[in-house]
Amino acid sequence: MSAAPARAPERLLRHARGAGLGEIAAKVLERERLSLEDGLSLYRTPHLHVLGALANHVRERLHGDRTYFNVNQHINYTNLCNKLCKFCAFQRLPGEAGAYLLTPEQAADKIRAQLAEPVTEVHMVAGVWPRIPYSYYLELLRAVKAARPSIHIKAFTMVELDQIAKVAGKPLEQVLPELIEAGLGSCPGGGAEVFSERVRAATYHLKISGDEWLAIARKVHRAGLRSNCTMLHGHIETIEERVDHLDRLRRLQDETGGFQTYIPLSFHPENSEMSELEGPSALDELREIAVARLLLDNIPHVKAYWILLDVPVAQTALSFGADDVDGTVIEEHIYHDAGATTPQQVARRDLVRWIERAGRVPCERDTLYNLVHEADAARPEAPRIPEMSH
Ligand code: V47
Repeated sequence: MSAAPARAPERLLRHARGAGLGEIAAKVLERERLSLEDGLSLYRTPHLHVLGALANHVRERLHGDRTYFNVNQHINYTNLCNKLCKFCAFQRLPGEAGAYLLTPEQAADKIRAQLAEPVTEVHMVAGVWPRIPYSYYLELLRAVKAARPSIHIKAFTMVELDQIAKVAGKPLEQVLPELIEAGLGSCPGGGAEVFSERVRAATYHLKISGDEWLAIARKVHRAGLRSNCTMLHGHIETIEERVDHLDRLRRLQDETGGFQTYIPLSFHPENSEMSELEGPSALDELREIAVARLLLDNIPHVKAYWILLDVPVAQTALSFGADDVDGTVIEEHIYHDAGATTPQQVARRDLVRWIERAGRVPCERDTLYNLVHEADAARPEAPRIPEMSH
């Protein structure tokens, strides 16, 4: 499989006009912001290849052939959770089969077990359990850092941060500097689901609202941390709700500049309370990547998370707007509990090979998109991410 060639603008425009997307294409070529109505048209168009070519144009304008990945490790420190989200197959209540809470030392052991690997990041997300004291989170960060001082800790979704501030008994503005002091380096993008109150009421009513998620992300950015953002798609949400979600992310990004990467999360229904649903098809997933690349004109990166997508879809996504595939992962639970059939980890050389076979240039990055290796293949300089405004 090779990447779609960067089409000359006139040709792209001609194809887009033929597909009824001429006005949108003209805006894309002029770097004009797309409207919410444009977003709906992109979700509705039957011309997926034209949508993909437009998103690919933007992807290549921003990143050329570069495709980012990192050597990372996941630690899901607990599956205890009181949010009871219907889409989740990972959560457990105390006493249920498979319920666990790692001690900080057990988490550190997982870090030490990978010391021979060139891991630069640990991604730590977990369930929300109110009996875990504030001191646990600080000790967890410190233990991981002590086990591998060079590691970047990307941890705690906005939902976990909400809970951490509650058990700390103080405002998040005071908690964040303490977490940073203990080793927190940035935050992952999960927990956003779909900001629609209708969807929240039906599937995850105990979780923080979209407004609360965005307010916490704003505080995170103001504390000087970068974060990612996500949308869980392919369940009961409408395209209007998806466009609204992307618009709200875009508006916060205009304000703070703190989001690095957007990751569409494809719903995996197996073993969840929504297992009667099918989940998105490969074509839905490619459309989601492409629409996001076109609407989120102020977020530098769009990630095709290979664990969720399957490798061939992730490879194709690299010509539909995505410029990042996540990393080696090592021990993924959230999606494998929900039926993901991808491996739980991949060797660095395999990631490099997948990206090359998709016709792209693999670039190993750290969490903040600094290049770790000069070149896995010949490539130009990586673009700088703009400064974040507080
Ligand atoms: O918030 C849970 C989602 C998220 C299912 O920032 C599900 O780089 C699909 O935060 N089917 C957690 N999705 C994962 C997360 C993440 C993952 C990869 C990269 C990054 C990053 C962040 O997983 C949850 C929820 O939205 N999720 N269950 C499911 N059955």
